[in-house]
Amino acid sequence: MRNTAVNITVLLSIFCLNTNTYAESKVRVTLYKATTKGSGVGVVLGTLTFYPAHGGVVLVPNVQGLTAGLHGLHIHQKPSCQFGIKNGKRTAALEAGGHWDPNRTNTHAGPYHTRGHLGDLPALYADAQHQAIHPEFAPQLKIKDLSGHAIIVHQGGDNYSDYPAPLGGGGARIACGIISKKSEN
Ligand SMILES: [Cu+2]
Repeated sequence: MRNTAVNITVLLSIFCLNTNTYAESKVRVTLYKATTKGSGVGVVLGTLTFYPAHGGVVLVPNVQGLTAGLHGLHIHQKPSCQFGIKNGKRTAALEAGGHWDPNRTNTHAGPYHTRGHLGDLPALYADAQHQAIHPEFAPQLKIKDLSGHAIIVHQGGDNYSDYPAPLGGGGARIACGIISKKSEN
């Protein structure tokens, strides 16, 4: 009887340890419409949740209100969604800076090449109902890399190259979220 109780305690503590570890390693980011007013963000469009996975991270989007088709998706340098002034015009989410590039490659090569921006993620696919829910895999990232940056959704796709247009040919910054140190769970 005593042994059973001890065993249950051991099992429970192992279980709790595992769930705690799991909760701490998951990172959920709230995604907002990027605007050129006030704090630079408008309505909530959904969430992006990053999970640790074998050889990288899995990103599970739950985002509504996007135009159907592909949207460039990147981790940008700074944890800000504030608009800025570019060529004399207010530009949404400009204060997030450029694509996160800790190795200073100055190269947009997408998520599958090692010699490029580390922040380049697989493009987000929005279906005919304007929602993006299809999970994607980022093989070069670790959960610990994510915090202290912004994540940006662009208008239009991403060809994972600087040609024929720089930065994958991505358009305006249409949505933004800040990846904070603490997961929102
Ligand atoms: Cu971007």
